[in-house]
Amino acid sequence: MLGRLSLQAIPYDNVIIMSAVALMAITGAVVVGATTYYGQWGYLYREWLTSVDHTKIGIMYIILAFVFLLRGFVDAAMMRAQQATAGPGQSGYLSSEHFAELFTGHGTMMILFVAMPLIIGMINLAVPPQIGARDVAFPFLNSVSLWLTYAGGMLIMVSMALGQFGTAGWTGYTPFSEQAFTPSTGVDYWIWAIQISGIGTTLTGVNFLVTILRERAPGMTLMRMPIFTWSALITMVLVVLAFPALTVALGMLSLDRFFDFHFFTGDMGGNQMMYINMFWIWGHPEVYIVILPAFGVFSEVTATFCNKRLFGYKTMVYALAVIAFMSFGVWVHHFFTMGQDALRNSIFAIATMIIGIPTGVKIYNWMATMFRARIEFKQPMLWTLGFILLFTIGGMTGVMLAIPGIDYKAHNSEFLVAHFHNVLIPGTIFGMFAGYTYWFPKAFGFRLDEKWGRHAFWGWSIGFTVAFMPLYVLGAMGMPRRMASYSNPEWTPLLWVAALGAVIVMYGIVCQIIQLISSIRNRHRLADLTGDPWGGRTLEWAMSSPPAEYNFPVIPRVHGIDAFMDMKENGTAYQRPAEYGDIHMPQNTAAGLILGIAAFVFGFGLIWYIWWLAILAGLVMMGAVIWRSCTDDVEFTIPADEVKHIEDERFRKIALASQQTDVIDSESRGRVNIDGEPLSPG
Ligand code: HEM
Ligand SMILES: [Cu+2]
Repeated sequence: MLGRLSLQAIPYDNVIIMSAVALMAITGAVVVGATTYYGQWGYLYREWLTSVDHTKIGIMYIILAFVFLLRGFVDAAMMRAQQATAGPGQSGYLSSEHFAELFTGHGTMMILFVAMPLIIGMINLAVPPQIGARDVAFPFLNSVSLWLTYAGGMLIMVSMALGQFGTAGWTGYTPFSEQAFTPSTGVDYWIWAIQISGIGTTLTGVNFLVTILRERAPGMTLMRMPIFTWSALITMVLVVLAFPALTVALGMLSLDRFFDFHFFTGDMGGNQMMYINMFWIWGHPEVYIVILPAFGVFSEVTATFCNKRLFGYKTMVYALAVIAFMSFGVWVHHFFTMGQDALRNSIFAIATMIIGIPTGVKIYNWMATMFRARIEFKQPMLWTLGFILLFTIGGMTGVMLAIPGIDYKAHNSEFLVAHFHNVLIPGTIFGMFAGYTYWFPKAFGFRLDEKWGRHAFWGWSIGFTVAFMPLYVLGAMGMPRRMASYSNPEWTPLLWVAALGAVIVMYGIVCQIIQLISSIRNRHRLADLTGDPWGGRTLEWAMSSPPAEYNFPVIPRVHGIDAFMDMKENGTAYQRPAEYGDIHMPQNTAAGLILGIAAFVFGFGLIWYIWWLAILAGLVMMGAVIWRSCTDDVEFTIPADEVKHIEDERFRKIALASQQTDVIDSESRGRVNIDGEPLSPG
């Protein structure tokens, strides 16, 4: 009846895991209790869980990412503590099995449940308004994507309390990930968490491709799109082309595991290298999927806070496109050491190095934008500057690893671990923090506190440097990655330094939590009344903060790059139309949520071999799709009167703001003191 699930699946004997489960249960109970106590279930259900609004979906993606950032970080800190205390003559505090679950879980969560939802969340927040649209092309599909991503994430959470998570690394290399070597539930949790959320991501790809190609405001030609929208468009091309490779690879691995196929086994005609090829045919484009939108954010932020048009807009676009195109031709650099001949290695080595060129072009463009600009050192700009400094180091060590001769020495060493964190943290994570601090006022109507933001920035930057620079040295000293214990005493001091670095990163994270709480408490002081807190250049700043459900009462007409800046300079910004019309918007629906819950149950059933449950959940999923497809009444109308009412309120706020013009002027022009407080006017 319950397949292989029994009470023994709960790891009672492991104190660490049980405490984590208890903590999770308590947190869950507090959230449920508070929602019940304040009577907010109806509101939560109506306004959020069933929402198809791109802003709300974006926010829910980002919440998921922050929860998993905390979990991923705790796993990282535990690994750091283990390696610092597991040198010769010591044993650390973790079994090697548990350590393997930690690096597998950490890598999987950070890439697929932190980086991906951050990116998709930012794109949801910013892209529709940047192109002057009211929502995405397929709002319901957007909600399906969101809930499939949550379903995958919840499988990872559940794996802690029931059974275990994978031990085969975030890459799940065969043949180790085959049934014969890892018969437990671990690899199955890993497969279905990624598979389900990955399908959600593919759907997001389709959705935003259509949105960006079809929903742009009149006059916004492709070459007038904001750079962040360009980066989103190109990222979504990568998503649509690359994710199916992962879906198929995981599908074949499941056939191996469930039905004893032999696609990737070492015998009976299987070929383990085929899995590794398929994984990286997705995996390398994936690293660009998580970096290109960050490049987009840095471009927007640099232009805004330098108060200049971005230098080399066109080369920026071409560089994005070239990087994306080339990203499909370099996957073999992940296994230079796995047996192909020198000629093949050389071809992929050269291809890899060539990608450095368009990336370098972008760095020079950002620097040229900053050249002679009066830079405002607000939080988003700080993250951008930290990125340029630190990411360049990571980029260069990447070019080093692209040399097969060096890779033979550095493959699977801590040097590699240092390299990829060096591009992922200052690149993706800093980029998304820049986007978070930049668009937060747009989503919520108030800014994030500057002082705590600066502390967070320094915590992350210094912590990252202290945590990861020693790993380059450890790699050069020969330390392999994924080691639960080791016998070389020379590594221990550097591993302690790395652990200290993780503590400093933790300081940064704590500051971000304090920042959020303190900003909510001071939301009136930090309020953004105009909708344009930074002197923005693109259309999202032409809406109110937070935006009305329909974003724009009248769709704007675009005449050039930096459409909103144009409008402000021509005096056409903040104009009221003669009259408002009715606006049709998509209606909320529970179908996405139901699909997500059913997908979670489906995955759970398969992982534990509870076949009837999986079949039942599959039927519910089909039912939800059919139900939704048969619903004709999917829109509702906001009558012109109500639009007028909402817009009146918006203009009242703008008028209020202009009474405080001096303050706002001095802030948006950067005349602020070191705490980010405006200098007193006059
Ligand atoms: C916040 C601070 C972070 C710390 C202290 C940290 C620490 C670590 C450690 C100790 C490992 C294991 C290294 C080894 O194999 O010896 C690791 C692996 C990994 N980390 Fe991080 N990490 C952090 C953030 C991130 C972020 C933000 C990402 C991605 C966005 C990431 C992605 C990965 C991946 C993909 C692996 C490889 C997992 C595997 O071997 O399968 N990490 N990290
Ligand atoms: Cu690669």
